[in-house]
Amino acid sequence: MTGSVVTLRSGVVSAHVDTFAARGLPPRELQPAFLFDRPELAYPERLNCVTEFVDRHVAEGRGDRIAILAPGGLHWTYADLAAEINRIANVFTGALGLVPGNRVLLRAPNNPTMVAAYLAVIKAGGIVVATMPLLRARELGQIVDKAEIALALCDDRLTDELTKTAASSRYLTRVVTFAELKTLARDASADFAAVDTARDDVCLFGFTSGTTGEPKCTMHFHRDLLAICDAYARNVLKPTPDDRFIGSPPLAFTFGLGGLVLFPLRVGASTVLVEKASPGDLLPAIATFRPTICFTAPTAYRAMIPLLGDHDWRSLRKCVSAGEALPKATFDAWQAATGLKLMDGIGATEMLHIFISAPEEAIRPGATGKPVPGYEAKVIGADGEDLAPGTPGRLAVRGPTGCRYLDDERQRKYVVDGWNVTGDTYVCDADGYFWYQARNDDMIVSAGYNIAGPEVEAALLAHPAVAEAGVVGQPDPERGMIVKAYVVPKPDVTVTPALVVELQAFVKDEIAPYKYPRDIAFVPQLPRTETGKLQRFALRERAAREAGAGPATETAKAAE
Ligand code: 3UK
Repeated sequence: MTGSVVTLRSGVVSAHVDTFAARGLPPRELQPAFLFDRPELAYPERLNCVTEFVDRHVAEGRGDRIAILAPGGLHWTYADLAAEINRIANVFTGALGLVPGNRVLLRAPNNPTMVAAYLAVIKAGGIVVATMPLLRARELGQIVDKAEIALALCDDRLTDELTKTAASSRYLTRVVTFAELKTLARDASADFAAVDTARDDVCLFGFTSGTTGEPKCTMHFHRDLLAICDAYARNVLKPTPDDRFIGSPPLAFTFGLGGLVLFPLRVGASTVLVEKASPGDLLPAIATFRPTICFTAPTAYRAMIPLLGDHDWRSLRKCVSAGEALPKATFDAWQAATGLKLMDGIGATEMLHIFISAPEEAIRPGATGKPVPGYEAKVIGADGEDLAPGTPGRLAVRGPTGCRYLDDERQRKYVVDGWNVTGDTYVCDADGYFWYQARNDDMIVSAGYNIAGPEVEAALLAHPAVAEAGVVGQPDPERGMIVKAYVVPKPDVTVTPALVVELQAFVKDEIAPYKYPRDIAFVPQLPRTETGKLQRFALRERAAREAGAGPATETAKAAE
């Protein structure tokens, strides 16, 4: 830590006293290009985004409007939220000794205290590092070490793993529970002047939800948190102050941060925070709280469809799907059941939020959409050359947000010539719509054909017997790989060898016949991450084990 004044690359003076983040930024030549030509993205040099998200509403007379609701009857107005944030910010800068630029780890399910603490860190000039509730001591330790975090706030129910981390960490010296925080905050002042940060001071570290390898830490500025609201939300989602948001993604996943905190607060709307948000929990919460906008993953929408009849979901007017591809069959089934068009959007932790999507009237079912206003996207070949419409290649994007890994060689891979290369294979059609194919490394090469697992999954999902499908390559002596499908049947379906044949024929009818799954195994569930993504590596490992083992064992068992 240094006490000197730091001038940022933009020429603006940083408010950070602890300059760790600025020192970890990628060198200029490895940074993506940032586009700010739209007038709504012209932020002032000095900017603390919490002033915009919360205090502005109070100052402009909207302090009595509801900001946050939660089970148990809790509801905070914007004035309540502002006071809560200020008390916690005073505890940070007082008793807990936080100085601008320090990182603070947060560990909690989605609840109001988590949000108040989150915004208090930022208002006090700190850097938030939110973590997924399911992480274990070892994973928390990787984050603490990488981000050099001394202070953590933890929901009392989740202290076990974090205490273990602290015991063996050379950085983490203080773990404050929410109960302790409440006690400390009781006597704190409800006034706190936002630290006068620069618009390009870092305020958030987002660890990628990647499931293998060393975690990557993305860095985001105050202006970035506003930019996702003023690009994606304003132009595509178009929420109003009367909207009420709900959803499942953890706030540590930037999909959840945007959808459940930043987008509602930006327009003075309300958010419903539920700690348990599995499909079976989300529907009752929707019936109780009557939200208008829902954020969750494709698999959760699929799981909710058969349950819709048991709950009153009719308050919903917009539903956003992200995290992995939204198959057309899921779009169609949701529309048939609710009359609503699922709004697909691809986002990434590196980009902070969604950068390709479409407003309802412009949706093409099966396509992700077009670049969000403010962003540009293209499909490039192996050498970075632009590819013609219709040709699959690597997706490259740029806009007001972009990738800045903390002190990481992998920056070179994600940012090429100023473009963010997300690792996804896409096709752009003649009308400028982007169609997802697969993650670059998830293409299955079988007998010389390139086959995208998600396309086969989408075909299987269109069959009435299929609840979920995961498709990977299985090593094969003749073809190199064969297409192997893991299928979760719908509850009332009897699994028979005839069903395998039927599904194979069905896929051959839906897509090019060479893509059909030569082997199908029925499984009770698919391995997924806390962010709703299929863990393909786990399925690939399983397929490799099962290679050459004859007909899939569970198929035989299930058919008995
Ligand atoms: C994949 C999708 C197809 C894609 C995220 C919305 O998922 C988010 O961030 P992550 O860092 O993962 C990024 C990767 O996930 N993906 C996400 N959305 C889609 N693939 N269609 C989609 N609609 O491989 C991407 O590169 O976990 C999503 C908002 C914020 C986020 N962080």
